[in-house]
Amino acid sequence: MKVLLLLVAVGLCWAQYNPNVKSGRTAIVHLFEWRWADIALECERYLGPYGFGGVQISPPNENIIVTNPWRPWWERYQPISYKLCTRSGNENQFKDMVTRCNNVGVHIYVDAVINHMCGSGGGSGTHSTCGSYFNAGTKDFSAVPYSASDFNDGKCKTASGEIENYNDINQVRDCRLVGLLDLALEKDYVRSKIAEYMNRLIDIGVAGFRLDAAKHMWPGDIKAILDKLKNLNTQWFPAGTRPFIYQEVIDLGGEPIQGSQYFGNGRVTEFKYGAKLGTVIRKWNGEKMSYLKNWGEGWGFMPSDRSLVFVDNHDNQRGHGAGGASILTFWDPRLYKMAVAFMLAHPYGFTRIMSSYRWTRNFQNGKDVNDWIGPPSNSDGSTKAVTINADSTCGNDWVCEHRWRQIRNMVIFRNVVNGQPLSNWWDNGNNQVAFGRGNRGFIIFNNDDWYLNQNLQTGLPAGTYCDVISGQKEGSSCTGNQVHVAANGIANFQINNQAEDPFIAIHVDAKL
Ligand code: QV4
Ligand code: CA
Repeated sequence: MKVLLLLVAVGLCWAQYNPNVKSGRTAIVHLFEWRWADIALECERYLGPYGFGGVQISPPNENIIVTNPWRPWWERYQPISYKLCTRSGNENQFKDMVTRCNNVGVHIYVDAVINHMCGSGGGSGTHSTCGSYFNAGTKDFSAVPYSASDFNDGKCKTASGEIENYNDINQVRDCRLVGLLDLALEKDYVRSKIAEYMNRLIDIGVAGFRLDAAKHMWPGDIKAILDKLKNLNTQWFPAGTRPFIYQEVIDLGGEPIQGSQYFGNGRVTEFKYGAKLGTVIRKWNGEKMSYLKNWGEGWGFMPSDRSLVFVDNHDNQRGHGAGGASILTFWDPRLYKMAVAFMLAHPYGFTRIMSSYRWTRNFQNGKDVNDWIGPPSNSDGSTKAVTINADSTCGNDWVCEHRWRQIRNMVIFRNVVNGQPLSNWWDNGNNQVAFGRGNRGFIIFNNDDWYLNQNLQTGLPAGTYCDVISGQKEGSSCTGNQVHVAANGIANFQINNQAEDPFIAIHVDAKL
């Protein structure tokens, strides 16, 4: 009984901050714009077997159909109702995905767009993904239903009705973000409709939520909504489990709204992480990898157990949102793999991997004017399937960074070293760095313009290890390079700075 009470108490403290991943899993992947049918297959054939903890999905609720430009990805951030039909699939397909992913230990995290409905210029009609009628001009969303009094226009004090100044917290919360009709979240009716939507998803079996545009909602309003949420479905989660909450607050410093103001509700996206890591790995502004020695809170980031971290996201990989030019993406694969590997090796934060689609970029005056292009699609606008090539990469212009060997193997590395402290840090004062995770794993990078040849204490048991970057362990041999750890824990590492992947990672599950 005492043990049970203790477990309950521990569970309650951790509560909404606990990612609710299956024990031993440590990272989730954002399958941006994927169809539910493809996600279900990916859980079974790839994510489950390789130890991914979960999937952040694109918003599952009905959205406006935008045809000028043609079916942009961002139409999904303009809700029309809480019915479950989008380009990713319908309600049955959604339920099938959640069930099949949960059954292989991969949990689903919903991108919840609850700050607003569609843009004020959205017109009226049934150009919505379930065909529900709406009128943006009169603010009539009859499929919820919401009407004019459910929106904030009376409360917003700017002349345009738009957010004009991010230094005024009232504007940021009560006015329209880029023209999006702003919901009156102080109304119990509105809170209840949102909670009803989220509870339906919880009943289906989702594990948590990304709260879109959390900066534009009052922390107290968010709390009132979260207080209405049920515990997770006991078919897959222990009784009493709270939904995992991570709030999208872009706080790069310098604004009155800070991520820390949202800690009471759950975790918060740490946008400084990708912006800084990109700057370091690109070696901009005199930054060096050796400065990463105190990476984490030492860099002014939020507490590790409150943060959700990522190298890039669906916004800043195409110039939306924040982070700027330093953000690394799949378009810079060599540096990107190093950044993702560093993130996955380092103990700070709960990690999210980005999985993207390719589009034709067109830079004009430094801005990609094709930043709106939606997922690979057929001429009728339907999203293309994710096909899998013989070499296990994806076709149809899906990038599938999560399937890149170096990234997938580092997800496994993170699981293997889970709970171990950072140890045996070494650096050359420049861009050659290495560190271990207790006696479970070790990683070393050469981002300098010269050869690395170094004997280092790994903290690992003696033996021959497979480098999981150039290959991995298969049966009783390595498909890539080997590392020999001597009886005293020391190993010799050599990395050519010209190598396609100038880093090496070893862990105890890849020991021969
Ligand atoms: C246009 C004009 C406006 C005008 C409006 C009138 O530009 O001046 O008022 O019409 O109706 C799109 C268009 C935008 C258009 C708007 C409304 O880009 O030009 O306004 O729709 O029709 C995504 C995109 C946005 C997109 C939005 C809705 O990034 O470009 O807007 O979806 O379709 C801040 C926030 C942060 C946010 C980030 C991008 O603090 O919360 O900007 N990030 C999240 C999501 C993001 C999403 C939203 C929030 C909104 O990650 O993907 O925006 O849900 O930093
Ligand atoms: Ca708002």
